Amino acid sequence: MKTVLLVHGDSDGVVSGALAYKFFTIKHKNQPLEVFFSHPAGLHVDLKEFATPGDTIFIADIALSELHLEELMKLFKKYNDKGELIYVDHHPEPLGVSVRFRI
Ligand SMILES: [Mn+2]
Repeated sequence: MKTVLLVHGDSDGVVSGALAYKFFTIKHKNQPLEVFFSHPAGLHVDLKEFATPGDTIFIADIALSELHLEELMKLFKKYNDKGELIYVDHHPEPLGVSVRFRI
């Protein structure tokens, strides 16, 4: 088990990642932590490539791509069922989707 941070590579994404890095290095002492920069069109690919179900995953500042929304929602549920997936963002949600819930 490890902690995986997936954040956008722009300024607010990098700052979000730095804050999350500090938080998780304290919360999950002695647990490996990896940070990756991602983006809306590649989030579903990067999540599968860099995280394993059972990991703690923190995603910040990456909008949900409507093109990959169905797959992303399935992945979020799968990863959160096995471990913990935390998604934090400030972009508008795709129409018909509310991410203001715990899955
Ligand atoms: Mn941003």
